[in-house]
Amino acid sequence: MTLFEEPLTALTPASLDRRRFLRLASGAVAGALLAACGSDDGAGGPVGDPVREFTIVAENLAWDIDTVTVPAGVEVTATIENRDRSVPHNLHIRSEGDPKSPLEDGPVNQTLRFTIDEPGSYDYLCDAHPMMKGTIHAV
Ligand SMILES: [Cu+2]
Repeated sequence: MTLFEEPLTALTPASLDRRRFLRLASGAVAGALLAACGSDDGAGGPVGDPVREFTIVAENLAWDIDTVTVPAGVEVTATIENRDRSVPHNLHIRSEGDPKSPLEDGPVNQTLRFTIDEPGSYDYLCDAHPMMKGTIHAV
């Protein structure tokens, strides 16, 4: 008799509700993921809310962030914080006009103002250390 008890309990209304809830929950998660991907062009990571200013830190030959989202057609101010003593870094955005800050030994703070008119994904890097790179999404 105990053999049949388990399938029966598995079909109680409570467990059916739970299953329906889980199905709804996973649907909501899928919907959120779709929404997140909706504004992404497929290159690089997920696109966040666009910011008009951001700070990027260079430390131990690495950037602290590898993705930034900015509004297209709007001037953006980047603060570059080079924390590497006696090591030159700069921020070079491979977009129209080739905006970049000068290579400067740390520790130093720089400001780079740039505008990306054409929405899309653009690489950025440090000219002295090309492995220090990331993606700017203009949306
Ligand atoms: Cu560098």
